[in-house]
Amino acid sequence: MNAPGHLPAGFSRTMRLREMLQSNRLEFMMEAHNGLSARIVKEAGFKAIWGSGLAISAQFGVRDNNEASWTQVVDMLEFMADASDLPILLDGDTGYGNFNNVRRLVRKLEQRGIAGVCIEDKQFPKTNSFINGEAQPLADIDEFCGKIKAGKDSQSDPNFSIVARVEALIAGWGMEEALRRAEAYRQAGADAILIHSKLSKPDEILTFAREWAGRGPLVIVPTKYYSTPTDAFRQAGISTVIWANHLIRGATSAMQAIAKEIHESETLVNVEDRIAAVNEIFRLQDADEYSAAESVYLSASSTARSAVVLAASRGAGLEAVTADRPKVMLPVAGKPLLRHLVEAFKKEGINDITVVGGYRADAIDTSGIRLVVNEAHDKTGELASLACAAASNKSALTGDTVISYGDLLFRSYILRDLVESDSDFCVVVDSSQSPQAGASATDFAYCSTADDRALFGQKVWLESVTSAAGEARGTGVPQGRWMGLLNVRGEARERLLATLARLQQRDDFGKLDMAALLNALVEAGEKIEVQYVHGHWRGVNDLDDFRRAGDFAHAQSPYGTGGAAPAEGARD
Ligand code: SPV
Ligand code: MG
Repeated sequence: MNAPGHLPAGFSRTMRLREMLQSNRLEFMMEAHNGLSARIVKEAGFKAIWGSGLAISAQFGVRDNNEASWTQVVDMLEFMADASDLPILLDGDTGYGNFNNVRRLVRKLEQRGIAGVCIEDKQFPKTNSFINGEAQPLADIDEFCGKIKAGKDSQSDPNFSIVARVEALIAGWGMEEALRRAEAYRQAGADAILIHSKLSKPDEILTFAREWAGRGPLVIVPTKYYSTPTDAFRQAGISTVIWANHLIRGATSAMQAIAKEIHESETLVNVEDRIAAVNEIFRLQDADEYSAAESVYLSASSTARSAVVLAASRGAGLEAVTADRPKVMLPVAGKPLLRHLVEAFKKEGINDITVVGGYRADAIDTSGIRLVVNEAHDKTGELASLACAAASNKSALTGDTVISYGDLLFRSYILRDLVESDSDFCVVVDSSQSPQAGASATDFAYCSTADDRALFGQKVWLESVTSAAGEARGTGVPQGRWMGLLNVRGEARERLLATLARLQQRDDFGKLDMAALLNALVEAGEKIEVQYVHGHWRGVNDLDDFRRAGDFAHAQSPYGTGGAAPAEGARD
């Protein structure tokens, strides 16, 4: 709720600044010097920002002597105005030149959403008032009045404010001269007077305020007389107090302490808990808004493609080589199986890869992937792992997603064609494989038609898959073997998750495999497209597979990198 008389954020920044200057409450402005500090000022509850010349110069690492050009200052103000919707009063020094520079400055500030400018009656280039103030020459009164008039005449928003800063007390010209100048500037059109003092007591400010007697809003900067109780300013009828440099000074002492600590200790461990978390920086940058906009404006294919890799198993029949690692970390042609898969995904623009580990998950190389652990891997199966991925974070299963076994090697066209499918669900079935007597008979697929190249261009649909849960309803010879790749597009993932959740209610959920999920989807009326391949891939299910996988992988390596002849492994 806004206090009575406070203009809410719906009013323009210029109106809000004007109202602050003119109200008879004591108001406060806090210094900011970049976008981040502008955001911080707003979040702290301040109603306006002082665009301090000292602080903006300092954050650039230059002196408060107009060493930063006025356009560099204005560029920084644009970041500040973008990061915070508060009114900003720019400390415009002397106006960066003569009346003509002030005219152009005012126009540019209005264009960038700045609510007002304060100009001081010194000479360009100025020096900070606290550096040898007495020695600083003041502007000629008439010349400065001309600047004020020029500024007022060039503003197009009637509520843009020009504050005239009187430096007579700083430069040692006395109270009378200060009052004379303030009155001249008021008559020239200044919307408020900033009366500055470098004394450690507020005496000359309070005297000035008394003599001024409310002829117009008075603004003060109590940097040097900081110990004065704020109520004294209230009682003196001051309009606005500027806390002029306290964020740049606060940031400086924090940075000095942290840099020293890290340099001396050669570790981050002492500082980590004492500084803003990286997530806090993201929050101040509005990172969430970016993610939300991304899902609105970027096509799903270019953004949210992700993969979930099921890699929890040790590998039945592979015990001899998996004492210290899961199957996916077995080396094939010089790198782990999982690395082959991750590279294949990345080549297809799938960079968001969640790997569900289980057995010896600690041995999984996590570079380029997000590891999720199915802690109950020794008692549960593939669907439990998939549910871990879905529950683990926001990005697994949020966009188009490929769900994959972890032990696959394949030619790159297989994945490319799969992700280019426009069906809600799509699987790859190898028509060259049929169940062998005595071998595991899961993952064999019954499809609407067999692989017949004459049917090229017509869609084939999955009817069922042989599952450890014994649910395949097909009869006769299956049309091929499901490779372990499933692509889910767009909103279909919600239906997949709903089906997964339904299966999760079953007592035997822990034993269910991916084939059971495919069957449940078909039963729920989903159409699952089948893309046939004829070889060109390998799974690693036993030691024999493992031995042959190396030949296959070598045959996929670029010529000249030690790969075997292309014919080898071309037909699995
Ligand atoms: C500034 O913040 O740059 C000011 C106030 O002009 S002072 O540094 O006190 O002059
Ligand atoms: Mg300044």
